Amino acid sequence: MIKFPNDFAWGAATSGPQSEGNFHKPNQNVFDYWFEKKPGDFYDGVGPDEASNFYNDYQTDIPLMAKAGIKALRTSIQWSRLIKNVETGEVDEDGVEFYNNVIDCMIKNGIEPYINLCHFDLPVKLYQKFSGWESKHVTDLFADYANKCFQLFGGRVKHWFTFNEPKVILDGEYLYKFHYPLRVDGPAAVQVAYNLNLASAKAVKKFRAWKNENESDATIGTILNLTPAYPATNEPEDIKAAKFATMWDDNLFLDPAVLGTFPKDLVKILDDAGVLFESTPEELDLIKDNTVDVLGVNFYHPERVKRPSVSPKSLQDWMPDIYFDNYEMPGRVMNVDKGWEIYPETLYDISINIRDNYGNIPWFVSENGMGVSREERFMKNGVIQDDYRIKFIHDHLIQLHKGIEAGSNCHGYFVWTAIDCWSWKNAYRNRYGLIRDDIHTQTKTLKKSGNWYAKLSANNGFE
Ligand code: BGP
Repeated sequence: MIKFPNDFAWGAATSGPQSEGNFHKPNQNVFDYWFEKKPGDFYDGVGPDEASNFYNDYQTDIPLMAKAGIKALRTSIQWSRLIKNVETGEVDEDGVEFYNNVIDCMIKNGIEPYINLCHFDLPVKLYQKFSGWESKHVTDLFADYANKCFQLFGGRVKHWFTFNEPKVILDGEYLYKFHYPLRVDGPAAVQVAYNLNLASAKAVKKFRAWKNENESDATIGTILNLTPAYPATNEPEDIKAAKFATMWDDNLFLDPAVLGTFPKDLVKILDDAGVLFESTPEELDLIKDNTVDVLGVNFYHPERVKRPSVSPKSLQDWMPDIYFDNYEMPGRVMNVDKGWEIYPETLYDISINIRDNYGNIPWFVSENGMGVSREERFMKNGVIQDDYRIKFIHDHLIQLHKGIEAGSNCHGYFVWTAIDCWSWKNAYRNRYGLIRDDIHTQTKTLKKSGNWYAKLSANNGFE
C-alpha cells in the first residue's frame, strides 16, 4: 500500500481564464483580445468567451469536483474581471461578488481554495498602454491588484500564489510565438523575466504587510513549471548545454523566488552576451527580502538536451536556445497527442533537488496531468474509460511518494485539471479533466479517472 502523509492535499488545478467564460467581464485580457481577432482558431466554436461556463455553472461544478475526491482547488482570479479600471485599481462589483460566491461555494463543499493571481492573463490595456511586463510600472500595478485581492478575500483564503508559470510568458509571448503578442525578442524576454520576478516579490511584500496587520496564518507562494534538462551524453559539451537549459528554464524563476537571488552563472552568461536585464540595488534587495513561503511545481515532462548546432550572428539574434538543442532521445515514451515525453522519474529528481538545494521548502505538485484528444472514442456506457490517465497519475505518484519517503517536504498533489477546460494553445483539442465537459451542452460528467481519484483521495493512497 502506498500511503501519503496524513495532511496531504488531494487537489485539482484550473484557472479563471480557462474555465469561467467572459460573462460580465469589464475588461479583456491579452487572450480575449487575441482570440477576438482570430476566432477561426476556436475548437468546435468554443473559445474563451464561453470556456467551460464556470461563471454560470460553479454551483453545480464545485459539488461535482468534491465527488471526484478533490479536497483543494487551485484556480485564479482574473485581473481583468476583478478590476474595472486597471490603471486606478477600482474594483468591479460583479467580479467581487462572483469570486466571493465561488470561494464560499468551495468552502461549503469541503474544498480548500488555493488562489493564484495571474495565469498569463494580463489585461490587454496594460500591454497596449505600457508594453505589459516590459514595464516596471506594470509590476507596481500588479502588486496593488494583489493587495486588493488579499483585502477582499484574505479572510477565507489561506493559500495564495503570485503567478502561474511565469516562464511561459517569455516562451509564448517573446520567444516562440504561441501567445499574444507573438513577438520574437530574446533581450526583451530577459527583461520580462526579471520584471516578473520583481512583480512577484512586490506582491509578496504587500502580502506580508497585510498578513501582519490582520494576524493571518495564510501563506504565499509561486507556481513554476519545472522541466529539468538531461544531457544527451556524458560529454562536457552536452552537460554544459543541459546546465544552461535548466538554469534558463527553471532556475531563472526558482532561485529568485526561493533563495532571493538570480543564478550567478546565468547572470554571467547573459552579461557576457550583452543582454543582462536592467536592475537596481533596491529592487535586488526587495527580491532578496521577499521570497515565498511555499512552492507550487507544475510538472509535465523533462527536457532532453544536447550541444547547440548554431551560434548567433549578432545580438539581435540572441535567443536562449543558441546554448542548447533539444534532443529526441530514442525509445522515450511519448504522449503522442500532446507531443510531450512521459517520464515520471523526473518528479523524484525534482523532489530531491528541492530538498537539497532549496532548503527543503514546503512544496506541492500544483499541476500534473495528461492531455488526450478525441476522448469520445473511449466512451463506454456514457463514461470515458480513461485508463491511460489513471496510469499516468499513478506512475507519477509512485515517484512523488519515493521523494517524500526520502524526506522531501511535499504536501499535496493537484491534477490538471478538474473539468475539461479551454487553453490558448490547445483550445479543447486535448482534454485533461477528471470530469468530462460536453462543450456543446456544457454537461459535465465524471470520467473513470474521476471515480478512481475519489478513492485515492478517500484512502490517502492506493494498493
Ligand atoms: C500548463 C498551464 C495550463 C494548462 C496546461 C496544459 O502549462 O499552466 O494553463 O493549459 O499547461 O497545456 P495545454 O492546455 O496547452 O495542453
